[in-house]
Amino acid sequence: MTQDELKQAVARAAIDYVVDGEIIGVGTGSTANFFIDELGKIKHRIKGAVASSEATAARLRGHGIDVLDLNDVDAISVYVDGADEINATGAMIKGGGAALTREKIVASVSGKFVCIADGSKLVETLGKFPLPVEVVPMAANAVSRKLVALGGQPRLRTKAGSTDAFVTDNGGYILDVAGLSITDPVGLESEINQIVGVIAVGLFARRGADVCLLGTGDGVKKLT
Ligand code: ABF
Repeated sequence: MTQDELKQAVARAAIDYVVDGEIIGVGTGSTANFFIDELGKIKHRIKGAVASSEATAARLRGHGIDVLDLNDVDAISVYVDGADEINATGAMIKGGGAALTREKIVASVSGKFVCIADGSKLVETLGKFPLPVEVVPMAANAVSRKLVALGGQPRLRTKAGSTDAFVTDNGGYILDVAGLSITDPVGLESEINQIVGVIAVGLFARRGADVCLLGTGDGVKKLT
């Protein structure tokens, strides 16, 4: 199976976690896009969706799914999203799609986090994928120095084909931090969260995935 076929398989499997009549939180990225396309087929079963990015909001609307403002929502039953890396405990690196802050916000108010990914995302130790950290633009260099002190090699994310800084939906910059072997994801998430100028870090460990559906050549595997 191709990587896209594996992503499509887990996206289909995630539909089983949709709670009828409820509001669903929806992530960002290519795997989440496959999920949105599946959600479009059963949109009559949900009350609406809260999006983790403008791109996800647009795709949801394209399927005629009501996109709700999180400030108008009291509870979200399930949050479905991809990941760049996930370990056996459900801790993740996210943010390759530049939506880490809103993903973390929507996940934080959701009852259950269902991660969907192709099997290549499962790792023993997080950190081979550079860790995304969203920062207030004026603090990019100050935060970079702190990340270097933690053993990282931060690099400012630029727009494709340009040397201009990439700007997130929230007006932030992203530092992609290579060179970290993350043996204590919860501790590192807390430590980076406390650096002044950090908006959010793409470590989802304090609140990881409750369920992880992995697409493999032998079918969809569930990590509890
Ligand atoms: C999103 O899923 C991001 O946090 C993460 O970077 C992305 C993974 O992208 P893909 O599903 O395209 O591999 O939630």
